[in-house]
Amino acid sequence: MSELVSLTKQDGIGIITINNPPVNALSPGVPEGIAAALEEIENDESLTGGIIIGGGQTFIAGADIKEFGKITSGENKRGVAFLPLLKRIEDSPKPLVAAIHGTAFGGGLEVAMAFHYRVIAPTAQVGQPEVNLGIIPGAAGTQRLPRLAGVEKAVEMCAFGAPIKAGDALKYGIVDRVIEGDLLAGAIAFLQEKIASNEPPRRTCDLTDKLGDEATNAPIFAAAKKQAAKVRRGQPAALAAIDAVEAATKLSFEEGVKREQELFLECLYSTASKALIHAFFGERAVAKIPDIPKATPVYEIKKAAVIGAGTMGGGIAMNYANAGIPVLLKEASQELLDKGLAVIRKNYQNSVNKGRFPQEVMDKRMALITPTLTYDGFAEADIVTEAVFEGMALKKQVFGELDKVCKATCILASNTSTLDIDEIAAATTRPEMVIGHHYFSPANVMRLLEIVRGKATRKEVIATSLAIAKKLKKVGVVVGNCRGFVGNRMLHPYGREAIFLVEEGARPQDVDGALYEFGLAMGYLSMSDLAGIDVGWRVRQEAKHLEKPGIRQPLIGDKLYEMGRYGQKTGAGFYDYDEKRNRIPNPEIEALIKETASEAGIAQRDISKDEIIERTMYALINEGAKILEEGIALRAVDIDIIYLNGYGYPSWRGGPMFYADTVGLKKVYERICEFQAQHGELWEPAPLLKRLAEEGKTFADFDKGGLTVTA
Ligand code: T1G
Repeated sequence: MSELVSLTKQDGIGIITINNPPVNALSPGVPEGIAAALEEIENDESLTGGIIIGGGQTFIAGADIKEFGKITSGENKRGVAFLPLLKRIEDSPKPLVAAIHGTAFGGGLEVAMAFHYRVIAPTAQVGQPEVNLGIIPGAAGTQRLPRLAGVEKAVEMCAFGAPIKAGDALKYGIVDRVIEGDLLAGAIAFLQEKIASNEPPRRTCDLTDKLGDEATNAPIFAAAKKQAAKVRRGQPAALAAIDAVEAATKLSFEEGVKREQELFLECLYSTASKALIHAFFGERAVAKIPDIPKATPVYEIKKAAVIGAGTMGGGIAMNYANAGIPVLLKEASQELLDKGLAVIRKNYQNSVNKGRFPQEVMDKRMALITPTLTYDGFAEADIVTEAVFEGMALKKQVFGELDKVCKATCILASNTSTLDIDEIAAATTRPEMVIGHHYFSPANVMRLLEIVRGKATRKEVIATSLAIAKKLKKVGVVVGNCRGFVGNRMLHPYGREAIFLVEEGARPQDVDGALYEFGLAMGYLSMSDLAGIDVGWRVRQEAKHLEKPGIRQPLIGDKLYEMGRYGQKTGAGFYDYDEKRNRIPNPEIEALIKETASEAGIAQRDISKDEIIERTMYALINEGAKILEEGIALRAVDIDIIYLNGYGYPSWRGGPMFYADTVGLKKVYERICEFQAQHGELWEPAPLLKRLAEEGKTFADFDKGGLTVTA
């Protein structure tokens, strides 16, 4: 065996233990170790059966995703190397049991299903989440799962990727017994029962009674394809998974495995899969901050407080309650406090009504939120998050008050979306305890948390912010302090271009349509209507002093504001809205845009979808390159993770910077130079982008340290 896989013998049973922390991935050496252990079990006459179990926190959590990059960047096109091993396991003459704890995901579940039987710990989960990586099970998972769990469950698990709990795994036949207490002892007892029964080992590939027939299966596949088109828009893997399961119902096991391999390879080599794998590792990479080692001490967060019970404050309070942390929620008036609590209650009730969790969970969470009009109790808070109106004066006043009432080790966080965190920190005597926690609306739903480090912010405060982000099930990304930080700073030129395009002749629905087709959850103009034209107007007023004379500014937003068309909240903005908030293009607004444009001497022309995507996406990319150069974002992947988790950017495109790499930075740079020639200095190419393009490098090279930014 290898140190990755060990074989011990107990009561005539061979016990294979995987030791490949942290998740027992099937990295090179692990399949080989399993094969060697199996060989020994088969050849040792004193052994009458075998068990496989994971060492540490989990069973096998899947193939080693890091290997896929090596496959797709290599010469020979190949699939999953350990596929033949699974046939070896299944054909073993001695009964074999997989003992599952933690997560048996992907290749982990596929290995377990090749074993003759499976037992599971009550808290364990099983799943085929490959579709989240833009691929499908590549080791006969789509062939064995329907044989154990039936076609409908197999399609659901393979095409939509959600794991299922131990109880359901038993109910659907994926496992044979839930073991309370000592898993290994339970697995040995189970195996000994099988040995005593003298029944031949049960090969999963031989099970066909759950494969249904054409009449029962056709509607299952049709419904799944419809669902995939909706929830996995632009991602071929979900449809490929459905096709692979369908092959299991129509072909022999061997033929079905071959069909699965073809579909798996198509997906593995797709840009969508590379993008999703980039996002998977990116979400973990962003927690690694060069000057803040993993061992940095963190403050314990046992009590929280939020100032402001508006949309953001209420959502932030819910995050803490959802994580089981008691939270004070302070407002300036009883009326506003009641209103805020009513929204929280409605949000929770919606979840209960949708069956997301039972009433008692809602009651428990509501009980963790303590409304207040005073600072009583703030002295015990370990973290306070300010979420008041986006005005510097009020924020400084609140931080001045917090400085007086909170204990010295209390973290003071601001939910500001654009304002200077250093200026806010200066309103306290403890700037080292001040940090930005920028949530994204709705704060209890969007996963992104921009963690804005101030000049004085202590490392322990940043480390605690990363830890609390994980506890609140957020993706925390540490960013530097500048106007708009990363996400909103990039949103500015992106939105500017969207509106310029509308003023140059594209209709709002053309711009939004192209962006939706590109994969965004919502086009910029629809998003402005949702967020509020008045919000955009206020942000522009706050930044008026930054506008350079003679530089073109978007015009139509102010026009709509003056007309009282604030967007969905007034039933009209760029679009009109019906009572169900469905968007209705308004020809009068289109005429108003043309009129406004001609008054400003802006020539009208037909604008292609390609130009819409290039002008909006390259504006994002160019600003992102400037942000990288200034060190406001640590890595290009940090920017991608921000856009994937805070702005509805399509995950299967990997984020704006990954997308730029797929287009090619030379092409992006040259196109930006053309835009600069046409539209002036707003399109000044970022020096870093120029440099990377000229050197034939990528943003991925930049992240690998392939190019250090010289000041
Ligand atoms: N391969 C390589 N590294 C992995 C990995 C994997 N499958 N899973 C996790 N890691 C790394 C991760 O990058 C991080 O690294 C560390 O382990 C801890 O992960 C053939 C083709 C299992 C629920 O998709 O869902 O099998 O940052 O922070 O929160 O058909 O990891 O420490 O350097 O996420 O406790 C299918 C992916 C693969 C499961 C644990 N399997 N992993 O969550 O820890 S494709 C998956 C997860 C496949 C077969 C197909 C989670 C977890 P670092 P973590 P966690």
